[in-house]
Amino acid sequence: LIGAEAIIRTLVAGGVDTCFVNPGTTEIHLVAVLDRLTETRCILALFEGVITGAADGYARMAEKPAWTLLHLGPGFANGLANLHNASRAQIPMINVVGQHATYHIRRDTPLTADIEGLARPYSKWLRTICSAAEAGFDVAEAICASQRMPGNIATLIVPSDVSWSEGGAVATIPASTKAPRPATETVERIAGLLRSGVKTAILLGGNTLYGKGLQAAGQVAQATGAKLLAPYPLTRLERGAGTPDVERVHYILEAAKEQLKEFRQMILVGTVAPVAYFAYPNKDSTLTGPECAIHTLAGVGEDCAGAMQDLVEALPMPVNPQHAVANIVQRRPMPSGKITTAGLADAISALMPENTIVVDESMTSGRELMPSTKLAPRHDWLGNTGGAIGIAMPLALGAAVACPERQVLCLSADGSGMYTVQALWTMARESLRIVTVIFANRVYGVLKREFSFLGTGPIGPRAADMFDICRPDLDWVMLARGMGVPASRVTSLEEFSNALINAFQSGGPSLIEVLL
Ligand SMILES: Cc1ncc(C[n+]2csc(CCOP(=O)(O)OP(=O)(O)O)c2C)c(N)n1
Repeated sequence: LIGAEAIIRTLVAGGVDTCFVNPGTTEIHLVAVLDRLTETRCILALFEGVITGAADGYARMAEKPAWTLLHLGPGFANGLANLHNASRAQIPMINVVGQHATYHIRRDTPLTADIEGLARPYSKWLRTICSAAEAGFDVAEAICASQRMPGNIATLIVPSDVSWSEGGAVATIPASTKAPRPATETVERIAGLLRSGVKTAILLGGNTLYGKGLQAAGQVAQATGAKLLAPYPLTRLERGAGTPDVERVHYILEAAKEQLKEFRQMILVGTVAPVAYFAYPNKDSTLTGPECAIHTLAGVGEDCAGAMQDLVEALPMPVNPQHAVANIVQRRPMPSGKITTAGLADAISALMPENTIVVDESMTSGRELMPSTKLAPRHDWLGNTGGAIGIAMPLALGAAVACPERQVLCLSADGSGMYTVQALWTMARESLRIVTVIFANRVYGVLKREFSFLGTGPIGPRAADMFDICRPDLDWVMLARGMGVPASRVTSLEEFSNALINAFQSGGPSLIEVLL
């Protein structure tokens, strides 16, 4: 086999069969192999930031890696902001980045770049493949590394002569090592703390925010009355009627401090103690109160869902009915009249189908969304984990590829949406079931707010001009239609509800621009 075929066949053998791609000359041999091997689904995107965000969304929902195929240093660098977000999401991902032929690199041609240097900060595992003979083994190792708890980014750099040379073989994927579970003493110590009657919060991370891990967390909360919390940077939270109540830590420093001040102990599971996103002059960025003791049940690399199950066993049951899970769906009533962010949230609560995957980058327009949908039919909520904006549409794209049977609802602010707007084209091309809602407030609202928080005085016209994204106004309907996505603009809550009903019924991609 040539190296390119060994790489792709090994990926397929490891169950990594979905590729988000934007190729160039150095990847043509890989593309030629993909042309023949139909086991891989290849999805073209017209910007690498869409690719890395889509691979993240795919992994969050499929719970296995997708691979990206990227062109040299510049192609890889275009994907870095969403790779940063992915590295914070702790999901598995495999990047395959083309490189010049080994003997060509020293000629320092225009596209030559230090790809390893670019990749290192965001790759838990990184290797340049040296020969076709080693290609399969390197891929097998990358697959293993990506799936080690809690999920990692593995980057393979593939010189084009490795791709085209003979001598490759498909490698067997080594059995992945199981993540360690916390020691029995740790579980018992935490169980003791939970029995103490002190006001307790459990901050959940990783796989304790959905599925079996969340169920176990719910049992612990029901038995002990502990409050379940999720960090503000949210990879994936399962919520809605029938799921344990998990409150997200607020974004705004003062609101988060207020929310957390009642707790005297916080138990961490697969995450770290909450801190503010930014520092502000004369403000402490710790979010928990001074009397709150921090304890860890399981660290980031441990089997968190398993740890939760161990904790359930270590605690006295039965369940206290006072802390029972709310099982009945309670949608908000259909709103009407002038557009407000609360009304939009209520319409979404009233209309979202069961099992929707909500991708949320609604920024300042989304404050009411989580409260309104708290008891909507069961759904998953995906957020921005690394704070680099421009993730919503790529994440939605990847989630829809992973779960074609589910409705995806992509909620994006307009400024954030413009970073990776090319995702719309791929949504149309792949006929994905994604409804994108654009909150068009025509401003970088967060930054205006931050300006006031930082106490720099009133915003002058030159500063305001760096935050206003009107002049000219963006036309999202034209942008979407230009990329093949049906779109409409709404100016009242009735229009929004009708557009949402039609969009959900269409079964394909569509976009609704909401003028705020
Ligand atoms: C990659 C990246 N560039 C810049 C920023 C800084 N930033 C934070 S919020 C924001 C603007 C957000 O505006 P928009 O998405 O329209 O939402 P709004 O605040 O208006 O609700 C910017 C530019 C960032 N977080 N990430």
